Order: sequence, then structure tokens, then C-alpha cells
Amino acid sequence: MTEHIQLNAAQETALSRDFTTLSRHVLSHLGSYSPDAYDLSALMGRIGLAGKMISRHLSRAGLVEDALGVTGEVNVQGEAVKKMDQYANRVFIRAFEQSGLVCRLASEEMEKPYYIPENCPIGRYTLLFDPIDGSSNIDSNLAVGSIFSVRQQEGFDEGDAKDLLQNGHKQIAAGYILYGSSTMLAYSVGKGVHAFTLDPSLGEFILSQENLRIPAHGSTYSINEGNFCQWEESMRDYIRYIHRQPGYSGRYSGALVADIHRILFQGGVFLYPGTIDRPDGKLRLLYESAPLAYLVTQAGGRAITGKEDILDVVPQKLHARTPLIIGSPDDVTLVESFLTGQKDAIAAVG
Ligand code: P6P
Repeated sequence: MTEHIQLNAAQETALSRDFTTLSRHVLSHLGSYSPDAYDLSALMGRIGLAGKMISRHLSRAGLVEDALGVTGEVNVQGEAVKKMDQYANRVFIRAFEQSGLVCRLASEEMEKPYYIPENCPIGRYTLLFDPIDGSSNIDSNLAVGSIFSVRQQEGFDEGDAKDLLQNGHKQIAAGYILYGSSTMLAYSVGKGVHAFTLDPSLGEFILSQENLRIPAHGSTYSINEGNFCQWEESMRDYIRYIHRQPGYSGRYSGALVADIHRILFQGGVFLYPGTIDRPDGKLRLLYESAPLAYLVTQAGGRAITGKEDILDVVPQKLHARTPLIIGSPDDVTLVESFLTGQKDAIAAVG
């Protein structure tokens, strides 16, 4: 009779980890094998598939004909559309056309939601996403990301997707994919934050960090100081205060996902406040700030506009923008004390 072959502890751990794929992890973390849980697990699997395809295209962009540069078009945001934006947007659409799960996709790159009619009577999910966040980094081979948010469709949609104009608490899943030195996916379905690393040799996202918790404080502040003269005085006072404190480091990559990923793991605060040109800020609510707020909040962090929690904001339109201050709870609270003029709090920090 063959003995039950035992690997050593480290080998058994590695083997178990390698079989903890994204879809399986979602099911185990939902702690349910209901049809909804299977749907969400399958949906996350399709997001992972889209991420793998985008990662592959990015890694060869310099070699593949016609992958870099702009398309010559301008998107609904008034920004030049990069060829990679268009490719990534198409990848997400194709990933969900064959899923049966998702009826609508709303993207930074599309003025109106994209409907998948054959899915709509059954598929009750909507995917909101920024296919490539930070695409201005692509041609310089710097980190970029995808951001995603999943909501359940409510009621009958007459073609205007009005039910999407609700606060961020309505999200049932959210996360991002970071195309950096490795490709990582961080997600939450409301039961903590978990990170996966793409193993190209397996073609699978493998669990690398479970139940991530953001540090209460970090030394990083991430803001585009080129806008200094456009901020409100209270924001300028905060930056002046930080400049006077020892130990802080400014880190700003131009890609929201990369900056948030650093802060999620090392602590600190990311800020994109309103400016004179853009009083509502630059970042979009439904498919950038709200999903990242959901994720960071799940990890024990905070995300505010300066006046209220990001997750409480109700957008008036699909591509609404918002100021964003997000990260470690102590650091966000310090920024908030400057913006709300809580002089005693400022005095306390010296
Ligand atoms: P700025 C990229 O265009 C983006 O939407 C985010 O990824 C990034 O954090 C921000 O805009 C950068 O904007 O005005 O500092 O170049």
C-alpha cells in the first residue's frame, strides 16, 4: 500500500497557497456556497482574467505594434485616449460578455454604460471600472492600475442607469489591479482586504496577503505639490505643517493605484484636493474614489472629501468627480483637522 506522501511543512504551505486562487478565496471568505456567493466568486475570477490579459499586453507594449501612444480621440473626461485605455476597456467588456453575470459596465472611457443585453434579464451585477488608471505613465514604463467596483442592479433600468447614482455603501465588492514590478490584485467583498500576486508561470493570481490592515500612521504623504497655489489656504497650511515635521516623505507617482498601494501597505495619506480649476477635484467618484474608499476602509483606513466620508457621497452624475483624502486613519484625521479648522487639534500636534 503506498504510504501517504508527506511534504515538509514549508512545502505543504506553499502548495496550499498555490491552490488558493482568487475565485476559491472569495468563496471561502464569503463563508457561503449560495448562488450569490458563486456568482461573486465567478465575477472576481473574470476580473482576474481581465487583469491577466492587460498585464500581458502591458508587459509587451514596447514590442507589440500599435500598443503605445494615443488614439487621437478624447474621452468623456476631455482627456486624450491612450491606445492602452481603449484596449483595456475592451478587455473588460469581452471578459464579461461571456460571463452571464454582468448586465452593465460603466467605465471612465465610456460616456454611457455598456449593456450586455443577453446577460441583462439574469445578470444582476454592474461593473464600474477605470480600465487603466494613470495611463500617462505607460509610455514611460511606470506603474499603472485598473480599479473596479461591483454593484447590484436595483429595479428596472430604462437605459439611464439611474440606480448607480447611490452612495458607496451600495458596493458589494471593490478593488484594484496594480501593474507594477509584479502584477497584484487587492480586493474586498466586505470581509477584509486580501492581496494576490500574479504568478506568470501558473497564469494564476495567488494569495499573498490576507486580512490586510493599513498602519494607523505612515510617513508618506502623496500629493501633486505642483497644484499648491490652487489649493484652499487650509490645505496649504496642512502642507506647510508637514514640511516642518521631521520624518515625512513625499511620494507621488501620477498613478492613483500605485500611490494607494504603497499607502495601504506602509501607511500614510494620499490627497487630491479641489483646485481653483477643478473645485470638485480631478478624481472620479464611482469608479476611482468610492472603490478605493471601500477597500481602504475595509483595511481600517479612512477616506474623506474634506467635508464628508467618500462612502456617503451621492453622485449627481455617472462621471462625477470628488476631492479625495485617503489612507491611514491618524493621517486622514490630521488633514481633516486642518480642513475643518479644529485649531485645538492643530495646536495639539504642534
Ligand atoms: P495629476 C491619472 O490621470 C489620475 O487619474 C490618477 O491616477 C492620478 O493619481 C492623478 O490622475 C494624477 O493627476 O493632476 O497629478 O497629474
